[in-house]
Amino acid sequence: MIWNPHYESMEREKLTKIQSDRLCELVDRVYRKVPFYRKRMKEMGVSPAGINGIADIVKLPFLTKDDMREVYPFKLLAVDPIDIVEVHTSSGTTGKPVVDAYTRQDISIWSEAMARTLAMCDTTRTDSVHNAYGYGLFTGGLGVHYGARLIGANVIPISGGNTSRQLAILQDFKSTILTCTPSYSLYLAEAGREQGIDFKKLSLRVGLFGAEPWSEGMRKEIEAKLYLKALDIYGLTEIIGPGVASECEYQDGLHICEDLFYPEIIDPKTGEVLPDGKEGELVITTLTKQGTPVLRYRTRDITYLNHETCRCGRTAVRMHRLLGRTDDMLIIRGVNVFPSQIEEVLLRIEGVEPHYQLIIDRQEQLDILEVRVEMNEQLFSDEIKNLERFESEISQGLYAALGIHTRVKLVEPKTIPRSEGKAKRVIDKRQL
Ligand code: DLL
Repeated sequence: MIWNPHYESMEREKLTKIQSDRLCELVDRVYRKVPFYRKRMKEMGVSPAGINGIADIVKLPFLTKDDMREVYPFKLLAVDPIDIVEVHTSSGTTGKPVVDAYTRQDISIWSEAMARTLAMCDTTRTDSVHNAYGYGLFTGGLGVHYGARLIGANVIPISGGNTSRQLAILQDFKSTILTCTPSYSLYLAEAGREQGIDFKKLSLRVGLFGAEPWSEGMRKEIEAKLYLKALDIYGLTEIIGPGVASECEYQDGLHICEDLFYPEIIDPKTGEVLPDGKEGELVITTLTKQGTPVLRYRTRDITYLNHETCRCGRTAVRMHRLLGRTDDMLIIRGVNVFPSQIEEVLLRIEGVEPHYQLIIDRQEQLDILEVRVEMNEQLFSDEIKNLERFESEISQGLYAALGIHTRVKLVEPKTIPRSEGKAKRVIDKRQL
């Protein structure tokens, strides 16, 4: 089901016109109302008069994560503070959090974007959405909530945590849609299995997973363990929260709500805009946001775009599932390594649980990457020589994919910490 066929399946020419009009209006508005943007634009020698359509977007300055810290908390505000009705922030684990301030209209835009997301898996008023994304300053919980409300589905606002209660409610309320991080869905599967729950007997048919990196291998694990179709949803606090892009039933890239959020892919080193199919950093402009509008925000997320019309009939551009983050990239002995590459290798090997951790350390000026891999029960009780064979299979797979030697350490079942929200998979001791 397409929630808003008018925008989601619009002819390219008409869409470009809408994007152009919205960009001109946005630039004019932020130039007048946000001193930060006015200063930046003046520094670049550009004014609203020089922006006459979406093609002119390349003349505008980028906004970076560091800028977001500089404008903390409310220096990007483009409306009277009295018009703000809700505020969310990022977790701020690496510094000041990013603040997103919403007007009533922004909440409507967010609800619309999330209704489009939920409609991608045919959510209707007959569905019950078990929403285990955290409620609070994190955007996951309320984002899903608003979309489900707009559709008229029944939302179960369970938020994160208390896994036994989650399992009981999943069974008793016969929820049809599960929303949480991919890592938490696997934790639910594991805890459920221990309690003897047969997921085949639950009513779940689809899960909308995002907020953290995950791979195709992880998708297969989730689908097999929870007996549902797993779809990828993407978003970030700086832009609006979840609802920026999401997969349809064909699981072939995430449709970006590009009448609302204009995407570009750039070369992270030069800032040059790259064509379809070329990997680079995703940059997003919020075309309609009122409270804290964002011009050319450098997300640090790596992906590529595809403008072909999808089999579902949507014409909205698709982004490939995230390939990594520019700041997630580990440089091990000079070689670039993305955690997602490691996950792909691990999950291809039978006997590996989808729980792992990467520990990086430096010994005698040399970087050491230790890959801690959790075994399943069966493997754990296997003979030592089989374990050695298994370990070497993993090492070879990692060497083939990464081109560097890693230390593989098999660990007992259930020893890697489980997360109720975003999983922490990398521990880089070199920075300590
Ligand atoms: O994670 C918003 C969200 C909530 C998205 C619920 C999806 C579902 P932040 O906490 O600001 O917002 O984190 C944003 O998380 O820049 C990505 O690096 C990462 N991320 C989000 N979705 C995905 C995904 C929310 N589907 C940051 N795949 C983004 C991989 C994702 N990474």
